[in-house]
Amino acid sequence: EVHWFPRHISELDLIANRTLDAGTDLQSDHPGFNDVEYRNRRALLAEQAMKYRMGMELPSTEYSEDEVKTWGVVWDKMEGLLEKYACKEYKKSMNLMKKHCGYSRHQIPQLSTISSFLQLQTSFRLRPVAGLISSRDFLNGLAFRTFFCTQYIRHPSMPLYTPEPDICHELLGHVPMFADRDFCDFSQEIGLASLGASDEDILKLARCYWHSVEFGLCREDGVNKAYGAGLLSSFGELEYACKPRSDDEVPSIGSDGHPTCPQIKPWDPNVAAMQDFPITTYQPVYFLAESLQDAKVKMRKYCEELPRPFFALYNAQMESVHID
Ligand code: H2B
Ligand code: FE
Repeated sequence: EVHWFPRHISELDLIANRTLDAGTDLQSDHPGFNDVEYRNRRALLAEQAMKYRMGMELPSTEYSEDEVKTWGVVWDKMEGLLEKYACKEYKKSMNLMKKHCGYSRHQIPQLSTISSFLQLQTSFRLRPVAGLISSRDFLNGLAFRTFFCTQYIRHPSMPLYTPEPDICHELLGHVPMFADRDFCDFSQEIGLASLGASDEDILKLARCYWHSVEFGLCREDGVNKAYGAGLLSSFGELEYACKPRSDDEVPSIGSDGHPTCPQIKPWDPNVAAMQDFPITTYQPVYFLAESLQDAKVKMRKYCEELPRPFFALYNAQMESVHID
């Protein structure tokens, strides 16, 4: 019995609103839990995202002075680090985003501007989402070159911390990478493999996604650079993951109780698919690809070997998936 899956991009309407937590049910340890104004703002943006249907104009939002200030704090903290540790594809795209999408420390760009630009560049697009959705639904979106994107921002009391994806993570971490073709093809590869996959294979693909799209490293002139969005949008972890070290340095527990350095394994989807991960601490293990191209080729091979009674082919013109 094959699990239901969307066959046409418009059928993402059927899965986009299946949020796990309505996008507004904050946990008691969330920095905004007791902030009524913040929670109202979250509710408004969640409602707006829920109203979206395929073909509509993407909802825009006017960010408050405080929200832009939070964005600016993150921007200023990340800028120098990204110059040092982001992969070349990211830096190239970031320059394009500054030029064409109004990226700067002074304003939070709108989803519609970014999505139109990405569509011209790589035919990837953004789609608003109210909050976290299941791995299956999220990965299914990637099959249609669609990235489910949150619009709210983290709580101003902790500008360098967020327990969930927010606009800073999406726009500074993910979006520039979606202006790179190899990276888009890589992401879609995982998405196509997720269509109608068994629960067991969804779990494997979600781990591959985590260890690449969220926390992947790639080699560049003998140096480790970041292409994963979790790193590219995290002040502390980017340096922790990428800082140069001698080959014989082995992880040990430092005086602050955290490992002194992570373990770095060569990118291999067979291994990544079995590698569990924490979501609230730095990663103990990162996967290092030779290049984005290398990451893609290995991912494709892995997906081809997953057991499924059919072949999923994407027809770009029809924006639909064909079953063979
Ligand atoms: N939902 C949303 N809205 N954004 C994400 O980045 C996200 C998600 N990531 N659901 C998914 C889960 C990811 O952690 C993998 C595929 O499980
Ligand atoms: Fe993310």
